[in-house]
Amino acid sequence: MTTKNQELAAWVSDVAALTQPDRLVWCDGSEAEYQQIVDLMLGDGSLSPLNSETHPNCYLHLSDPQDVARVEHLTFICSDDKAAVGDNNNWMPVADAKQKMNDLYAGCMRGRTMYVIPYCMGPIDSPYSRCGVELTDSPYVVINMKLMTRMGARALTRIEKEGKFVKGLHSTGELDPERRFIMHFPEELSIMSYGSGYGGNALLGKKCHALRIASWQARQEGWLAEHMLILGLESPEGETHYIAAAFPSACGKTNLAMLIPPEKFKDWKVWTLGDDIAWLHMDTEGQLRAINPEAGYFGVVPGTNAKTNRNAYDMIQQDTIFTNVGKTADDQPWWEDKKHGEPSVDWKGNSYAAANGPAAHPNSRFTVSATGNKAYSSLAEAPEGVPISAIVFGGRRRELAPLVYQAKSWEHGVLIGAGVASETTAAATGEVGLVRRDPMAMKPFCGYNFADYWSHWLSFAGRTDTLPKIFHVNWFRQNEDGDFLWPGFGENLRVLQWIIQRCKGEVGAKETAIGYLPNEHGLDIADLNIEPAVWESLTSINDDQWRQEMTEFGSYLDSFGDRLPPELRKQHQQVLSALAS
Ligand code: SAT
Ligand code: MN
Repeated sequence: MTTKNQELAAWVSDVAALTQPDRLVWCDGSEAEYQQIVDLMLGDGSLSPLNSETHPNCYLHLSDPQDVARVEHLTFICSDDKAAVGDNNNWMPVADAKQKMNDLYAGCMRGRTMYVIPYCMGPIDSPYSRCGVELTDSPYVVINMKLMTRMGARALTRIEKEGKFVKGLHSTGELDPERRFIMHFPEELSIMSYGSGYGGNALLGKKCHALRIASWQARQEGWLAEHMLILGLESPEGETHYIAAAFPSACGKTNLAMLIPPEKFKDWKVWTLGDDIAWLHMDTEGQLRAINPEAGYFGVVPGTNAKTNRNAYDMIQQDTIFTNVGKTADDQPWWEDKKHGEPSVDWKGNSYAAANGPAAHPNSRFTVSATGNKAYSSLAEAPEGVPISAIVFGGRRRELAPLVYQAKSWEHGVLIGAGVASETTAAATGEVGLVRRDPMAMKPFCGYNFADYWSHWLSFAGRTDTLPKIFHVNWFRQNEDGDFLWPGFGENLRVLQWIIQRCKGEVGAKETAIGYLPNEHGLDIADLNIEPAVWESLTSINDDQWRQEMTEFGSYLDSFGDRLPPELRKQHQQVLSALAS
């Protein structure tokens, strides 16, 4: 196979001349091709088979132990306009970055195969979708891209028709953490990644294209590329409302997107559209609509069990690639909190010993096609996307943030999104459990200056009067002993219900300085046996703590200087003075 698109053909041959692969393979995206690459990897040991009776078509990949997460300190946005990139990103001038990468790429694919992966982010026939081509020397990347995107011949046809595509070059290099970089060139829609085989660093359609490059493009074109799940909440009467929700990595987006309602609400249904990324466009009627650019899930494995996420647990019994989990003696995948079986081998391939740490790496992942999810929405492939009623922001906060509150306006909602802070998780290298600012859960993913990003968010207010309502949730409040105050998981349905009732104007709320909070009996929780004092602390605010939070947040906003939109400053002042009075 080759291509009619001159630009693509020339780029592929230039990259081949630089990297010197032994072979070149154009991926067609077929099942046969997938199986062929799986067999090749089984042959060289980079995949191992799992128990084919309990887990048909499931495989295990163990990565280099030093290559298990995103590397934010090695991830750069490259432009000659440093201010446009912003202090929220690592920056490098274009020429310096290219020089550095081209030196690393020189001859790096000798002895290897270079795969050409045309892919489409979003349904093939959606006007909101965008295409890219990834060149990689990693067969692991090819099989993951097959599950995570619409890749191969269909995507190439669209690229040849449209002419425009994102160019992503990836090599696993030597997996040396000292020779590892993830570079983005938003002005020329290109990505260069070297030295890592890990998901977010190597599957370039995902965070690199669908968030960092797309967020830059979205600002120019008037849409939003966000780190959000998309779900549909269907009432017993058959009315469905769609919610897009932003949480940092490893804070439960996949679980929320696949939520199974508790027994008491068994006539309600949650449908999954996406679990990680949403592209939001305004249609001609002024309605914000969402598509999920991805076609699969790259989810955190540990903690997944029949209680926490039955849909995911069932989904990953077949047709799944596991990365960095342990194994039982009979070759079933095993991870902490699986609640089934015993580990025999850990994620480093050593025989399991509790003293050596967990059997599965805390950021171990499953990769699986979205079609394996029993709750996959019938509208997930709709080219026009789904209308969004509510946007939800959340983080992992032991203290401070109540269970749920609603913004007073779109502009106030942008402030709430900008104020998201969360404890760090194993999804990125670095210390876990530190609270850091993570506006809109986009700190690692916004491809340009946050100040301009907030201006862009604010600009939507002038374009329509039917914008979604904005909310903030926190499932992670704890008491002094470290016990969670809210049961979470399926019970989060009660919060989603309240959110939709608020959107429809069906339930009252109490106004506070930070937004609207549920009334005493606003949420249906009678059967949950939550102590009244606990419920009170979940649904109220501590003014002193909030004054401190808003003061710290104010200094953070100040760090963006003159670029900070005045409207955001005004919103911040309003909350602060409401807290003072
Ligand atoms: O590793 S990924 O970036 O793909 C997943 C995540 O951290 O959200
Ligand atoms: Mn994510």
